[in-house]
Amino acid sequence: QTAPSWWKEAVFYQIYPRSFYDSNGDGIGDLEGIRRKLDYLKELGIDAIWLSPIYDSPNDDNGYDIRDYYKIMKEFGSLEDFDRLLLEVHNRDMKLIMDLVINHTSDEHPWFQDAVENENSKYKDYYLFRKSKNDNLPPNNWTSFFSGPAWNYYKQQDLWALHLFSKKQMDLNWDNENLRSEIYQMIQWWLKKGVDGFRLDVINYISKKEGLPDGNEAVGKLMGYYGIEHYFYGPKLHTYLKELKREAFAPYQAFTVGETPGVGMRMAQLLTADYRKELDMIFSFDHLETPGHVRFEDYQYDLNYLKKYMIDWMEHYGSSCWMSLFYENHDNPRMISKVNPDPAYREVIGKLLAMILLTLKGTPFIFQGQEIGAVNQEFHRVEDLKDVESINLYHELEGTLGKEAAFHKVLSGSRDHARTPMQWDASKGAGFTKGHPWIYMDEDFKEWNVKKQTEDRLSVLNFYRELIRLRKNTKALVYGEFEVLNRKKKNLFTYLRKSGEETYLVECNLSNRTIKRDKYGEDYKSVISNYSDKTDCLRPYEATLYRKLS
Ligand code: ISL
Ligand code: CA
Repeated sequence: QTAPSWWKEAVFYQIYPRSFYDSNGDGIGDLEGIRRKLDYLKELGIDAIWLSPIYDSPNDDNGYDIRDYYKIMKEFGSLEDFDRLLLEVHNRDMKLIMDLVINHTSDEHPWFQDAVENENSKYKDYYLFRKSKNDNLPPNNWTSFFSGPAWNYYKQQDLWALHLFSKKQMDLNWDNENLRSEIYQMIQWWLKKGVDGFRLDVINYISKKEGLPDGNEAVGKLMGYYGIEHYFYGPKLHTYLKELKREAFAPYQAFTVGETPGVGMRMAQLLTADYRKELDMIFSFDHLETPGHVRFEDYQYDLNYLKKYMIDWMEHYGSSCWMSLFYENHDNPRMISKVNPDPAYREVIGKLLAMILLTLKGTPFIFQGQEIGAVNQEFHRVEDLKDVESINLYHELEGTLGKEAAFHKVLSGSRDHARTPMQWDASKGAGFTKGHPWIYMDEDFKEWNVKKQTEDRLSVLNFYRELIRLRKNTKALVYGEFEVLNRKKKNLFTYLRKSGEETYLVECNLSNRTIKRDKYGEDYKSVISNYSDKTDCLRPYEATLYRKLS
């Protein structure tokens, strides 16, 4: 049986600092803004905060392109602001984890600058510089996640350098020992300040296959990206993760969650089994699209797939591993919109998703805004998109699809949906800023905001609060066994969580159809539901938690 840990019992909350709360009216969220909202998070029941990157950055990818690991982004504040924030988080008995982006740095990082300028730079080998394959062609056929080839050309030394993400995010060469040791020092510097752990950005990409061979054509066509098979689970990944843990995290007992796109369950087990001493948890993304569909596609997500996925992981991930639970982050459209954009169902779906998130076995992560039932924003103009991925994709598609269809496709999966400001109240600027928000926002905040939902006993926000409170006071909901009751019944997701004397039952209608209710004994009493009364049938997206009376 799994050993107890603070991070297994915690409810996490992801903050996208740029869009959380602006304290000085420049339209950009900041550290002082986060500090002022700590009581809000505490009252919601949050135990730990994950901050998306706050380091100095030219913001080609909103902070995921780091220029200086030891400085705070100017717009966000200073190191003093950070220390103060950390202190106040700890004073409230909460934890703080940072985002660690160590697969790549900004091309404006001094290491990269020096490497490009000086032929004999000691930083040359910190990156992946290569000669042309044959005249003027990049060294291999790998493509970037943000459109085009994964290589930039630098004429100073007639060399190409690898970037899996934007043209300003240069991949680091983890096979260089000096680089690794500089990174461990940097991590320790933050740990000495008292941060409680890290979310490791695309950490499964750090080890690249020796020789950087061409990607397989068929794989490239299928995935939409070339070269993936040579780095998504590279030859030295486990070696480097073990070293990272030993050299950087373990001495401080720091918590880690790895962002690991595409690894699947088997590899996830190898990355997170506690006895292997690599990562504490990972984020897997396979549940975010129904199979056969991709993010940049306008379709309705089938919650029956979420059921299937969750049952699979609950039953097979194993007792040495611990799962992260989430549906939203800063890289994905809002889940309610994916499931069913009909506004009539917004509130019930928001609560249904909360129910599943907070009653399964694993550590729940809530992304800012999710707790008030945020949905995708209505963008009307290409110029309103800010995300480098969306903008590049739009330009890539424009030629073949035409402007309108290209915009539509980009909007179906744009990361900007999750990056619009937090909707605090109905005032101009949504209570997020007294100035002009850095990114477009529609009128949704007038009806859907924290202030209004705080005052409404039946709001999505209060549903989250209530469920979080319950979870924290109920061992069965954290460590209890999971047992599925209606494995095969379509649209119905029913399961038990059991620990000692306690038994809880969760019953969810995953569809907008009315379905027959199963009969459980008289001794199952409703604890919380997204419908206020009980009928013979389960109504659209109905979700109820029951407790078995002993
Ligand atoms: O791999 C992908 C497509 O199959 C992408 O989803 C990619 O893995 C994912 O976008 C990685 O995200 C993280 O790293 C990026 C950054 O832009 C994201 O915001 C971050 O979450 C580069 O640092
Ligand atoms: Ca600000």
